[in-house]
Amino acid sequence: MAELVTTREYTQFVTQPLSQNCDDIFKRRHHILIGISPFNSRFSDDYIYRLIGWAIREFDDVAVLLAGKEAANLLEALGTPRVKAERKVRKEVSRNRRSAEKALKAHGGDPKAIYTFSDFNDHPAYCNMRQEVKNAFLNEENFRNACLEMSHAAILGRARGTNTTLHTVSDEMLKIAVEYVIAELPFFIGASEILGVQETLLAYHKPWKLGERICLGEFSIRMRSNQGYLLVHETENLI
Ligand code: 3CX
Repeated sequence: MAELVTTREYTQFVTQPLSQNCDDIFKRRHHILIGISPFNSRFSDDYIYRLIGWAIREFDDVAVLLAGKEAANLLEALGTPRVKAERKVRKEVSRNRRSAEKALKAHGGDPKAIYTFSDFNDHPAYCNMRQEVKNAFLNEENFRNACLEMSHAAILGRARGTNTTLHTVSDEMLKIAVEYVIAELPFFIGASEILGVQETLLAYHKPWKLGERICLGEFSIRMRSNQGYLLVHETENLI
């Protein structure tokens, strides 16, 4: 019988910790929190399968973070009526959840370790950090501008992901969408405390510019010492 010769295509992930502390957390490989954005074509079933597979091979423990209901603000900023925006977000986040569940099961991870930021609306650690972020947003102009820049990036990303043509991003749009940024920031600065784990890294495929500035000490906001950020980037190799 003839042998089927195939080119084995395999992918690997290249990582870049945000700071020395993030690198130290990474070296211990205790826990990783994988961020999955809604309305982002990168997060196909296949990509999530590979990313979670990689994470489970590398780390003792893997959890997944999906967007909360505030993601509707991004769609709302782009002109979708509120109720419709909420419905679209629920649908998309459920889709992300199903992909993550499938991948966690397939690789022997814990399919229950999937969270959205809305799950923690009544959680004291989350509420405290969200309040801390909100206060800095209201009182520190440079931090406010940095959050609005992140809001701008999130609007552009969502416009791409939803095939919306965007001419200008108004101040009003930034104000609506920044609620999303504020809702997710606690996971960037202190997810370990929110999840009740010793330490963790939030993993995402894009550089976190605001985080670089937080690490440089430009704002009153600090990353907790047991919280890291890890840029993960997939490379494709043909062998
Ligand atoms: O503006 O989309 O909003 O690049 C959990 C799910 C991990 C949401 C973070 C990413 C940055 N949001 C940011 C996700 S971006």
